[in-house]
Order: sequence, then C-alpha cells, then structure tokens
Amino acid sequence: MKFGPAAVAALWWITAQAATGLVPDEILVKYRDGGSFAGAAGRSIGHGVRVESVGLSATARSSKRARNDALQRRLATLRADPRVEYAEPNWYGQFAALPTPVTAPNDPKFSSQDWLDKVGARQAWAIAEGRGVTVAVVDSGVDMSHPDLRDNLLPGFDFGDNDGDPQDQHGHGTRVAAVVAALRDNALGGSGLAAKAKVLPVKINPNSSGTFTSAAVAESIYYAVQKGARVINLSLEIDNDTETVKNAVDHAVAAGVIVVAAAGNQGIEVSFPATLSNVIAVASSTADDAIAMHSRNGPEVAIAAPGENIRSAKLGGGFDDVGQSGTSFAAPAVSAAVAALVEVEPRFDRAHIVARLNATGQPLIGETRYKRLDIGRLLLDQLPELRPRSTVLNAATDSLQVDFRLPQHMGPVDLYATVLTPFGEFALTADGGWRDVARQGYRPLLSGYASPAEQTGILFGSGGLFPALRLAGLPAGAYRWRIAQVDASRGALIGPVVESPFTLK
Ligand SMILES: [Ca+2]
Ligand SMILES: [Ca+2]
Repeated sequence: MKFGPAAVAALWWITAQAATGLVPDEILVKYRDGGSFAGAAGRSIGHGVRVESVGLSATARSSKRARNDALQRRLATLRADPRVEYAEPNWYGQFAALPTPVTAPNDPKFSSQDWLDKVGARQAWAIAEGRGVTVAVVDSGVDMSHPDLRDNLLPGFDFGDNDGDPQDQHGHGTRVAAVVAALRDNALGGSGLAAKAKVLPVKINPNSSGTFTSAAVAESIYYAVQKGARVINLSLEIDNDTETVKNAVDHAVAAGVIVVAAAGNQGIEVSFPATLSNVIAVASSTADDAIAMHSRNGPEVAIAAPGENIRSAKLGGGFDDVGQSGTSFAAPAVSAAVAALVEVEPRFDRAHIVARLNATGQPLIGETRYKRLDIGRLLLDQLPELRPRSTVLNAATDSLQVDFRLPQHMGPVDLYATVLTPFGEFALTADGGWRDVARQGYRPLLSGYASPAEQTGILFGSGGLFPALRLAGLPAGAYRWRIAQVDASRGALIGPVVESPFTLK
C-alpha cells in the first residue's frame, strides 16, 4: 500500500494552520496584467473566489466563505492560472517588540558584570531564571553563609573531607556558584545568571587543596543525581580519562541530568571530562567574541560563554573588584542557561539543548563550529505545546482533537511539520504537497512564526479554531505527527516541539 499524499492533505492543512495564523478564507492575488481588477470588487474571478477589495498596486484581497480546507486547493488552482502572477494566503503578523528587559538590578556590582548583558541576561530574566531547577556545583564547595548566595544554597556534601559540610575553603566553587545563582536585586554584590535556581554544593577537594581525585568527582556526580540535580556543573579538569568518572556521567545522563563541563585552560585539546560526548563542553570567549587565549578548544566543544575577567562572589562574603578568567566561569554560565531553559522546556535533552544553544547563539570570530551563548534569544525562542485528546482514532468516524498552548513571547522561529506513517516520514510543504524526509530532509514549512501573548484552546475539531480533521481515506496503522523547529539557514533540526503518536483503525 502506498501512502497517498492526497488522502492526507487535510491533515497538512490543519497542521499548517495551527502553526501559522492565516486569515481564514482569504487569498492575496496579483494578476500579470495589473489592470485586471479595475472595478472588480465584489466580482468573481473564477476558481470559486470573489474579489473583496483591491489595493497594493493591483493586488486583490479575495474572499470566499468556504471551508478552510478548500483554501489550499484554491491557491493551487489560482497559481496554475497563467494570468496569475502570484496567489498567497493572507498571513497574520505580529508587532516585533520583544518582552521588555528587566531594568538593571540594584546589586551594586552588576555594573561590573559586563558579561551578563553580553549574553542577554536581562531579556532572559523577563522569562525564566531557573525556578525549581537544582544545579549541582561539583567543585571546592561553596561559602555556605555568603549573603549573596546562602538563600539559594541547598545542604550539600563534602567528598574531599567526607563530611556533611561543603563549606568552601578555596574560593573556586563560591565563584562558580555565584555565576549560576548569586541573588539578584537584593542590593548586595552582583547577580547570577539564573538567580532563581538552587545550587547543590558538592565539595571534592580536601580542606583548601587545589587538587582532588577522580573518585571524589565520581562520588559527587552520583550524589548529585540522587539529590535531584537537573544540571551538574563540572568546572574542572582531570589529568587522564577515567572510566569511573565516565560511568558516573553516563549514570547522570541516563537519569535525565544535563552535565556541563569546562573545556579546560592552558592547552590545546579539550580536557577530560569535557571530552565525553554526552556532556556539554564549554569554551571561554572574550568580550569581543573571540575564543579566549586561555581556553582549550576542539571538536568536542558545544558552545562558548564569556570567561574572561568574570567578577564573582568571594569567600567571606564579598564580591570581586578584579575579575578572574577561565573556562571554569564560562561553564556555569551555560549551566545557568540550561537551568533557565529546562524551566520552560522540561522535555529537552542534551541534543535539543545543544542545538538550541547554537541556533540562538552569537557568531564567534574565527570559530564556526559553535556559537557564543545568548540566553536572551535562547529563552525567547520558546515553543508551542500541542496535546492530542485521543490517540486511537477510527479513520471513518473520528477526528483528531488537539489542545494547544502557545507560550508568551515565543520568538520568531522556523517550523516544520511531518507525519510519520507506516511508509516513512513525510514533511509538509507550503504548497500542500508532501516530501519524503528520508530523501529530501527537513525544510521549514514556514518561517518566522511568533506568539506575542499566551493563547490556549482547541486547535481544531469541535469548538476549535479550525475545522475537524477528517481522517477518512487514510490507511490504518501507527502514525505520529510532529511539529518542530528547524534552523532554516542550515536546514538542521533544532528540537521537536511536539511529537505525538496516534493509531488509525
Ligand atoms: Ca567539610
Ligand atoms: Ca546580589
């Protein structure tokens, strides 16, 4: 049996409308002979289309109060007419203003934290700050009574001294923790990038030592998973690859934890554990968006973040006047961004996150394999939620009903829609046809879809915005429908918005 494109045209149509916001029943038509519309208002122009008004240099706005699913057919017919220069749907648009960035916080050292505005922090703070997300900082501990941190600290553990108090005696972990979640707008010190996230301090070094063992790192990772961390930050390098740490990271990833690791400093190749393929390896960028001289680099790096002259919290309660540098401070910026992203997109895994980081990141000078973190764009590009009411449908009698929630401030994105059938995956095309994904890849169905305000409702079906989806004529079998983002410039998949099965009987 062959998958018949005609039989599923209705499915495309509804899917496309769901994602696009067409003005129902309206088509913009321009004839090659620009004078064709003189006095044409109210007249039929054939193909079941009536001219509603004429403007835009002899482009007619045509209207036909007919079923929505006939529009695509009308478009195709009009386009096939040799007199017609073009015919297209009348798309809705939105004003292009972004959510207002939060005003500068009152933290006195914020003005010296240039990197925060560099990565779009104040745009991001209008959307998410890692609320409800735990970031484990596997490090030298954290200054547990630091006034700019303590309210965001969970009780942790000290695997360096094997006690229950992860009090930092070195200073490194306190700085790293403050990059993630120093308290914002508390009139004290500076601000973290995800100031609503909680930090789980896990100490790996004995007392104030600058060294630690791979065994302590592995123990800390298992502990962080057990304590419910969603993100684990590893601003550290180990002299050699170790199976013990690799197994711990594999365990964390299998548990759905995102592991972020510094690429390492003062060397050529990326150091372990950032070399592991299931962590997010972070390089360090400069204020000018070059790769920092101190940063290691290589094919394992997933993203860069500012790592030069980063002012952060100090042992004993203060905040730096002079910044420190290193991939140690770039990694926690990414951990914070991941914490904010999973607050709004809890289903995202490493692959989605890395793709989205790069799709929304800023270009680097002299490095094209990955981008520099832009958390503002990362969070603005939120995705719609679609949820089908039933997943087993009778082709002859049922229609697919889907609840939708379009998030506020969804930034302009490129979307594709496909149906995965027993006969392969088919991508919907703008002209209503189907394209074999296996042969032709993912292409955007539409570009620049945006949602300025949150909307909820039934997308189609009884009481919905659009007519019921008619399934009659489709062969029985297991189907999935998907709507996802693509990076139109590279044709790459950024991540599924929705992937939902349905069975046709
Ligand atoms: Ca201790
Ligand atoms: Ca503060």
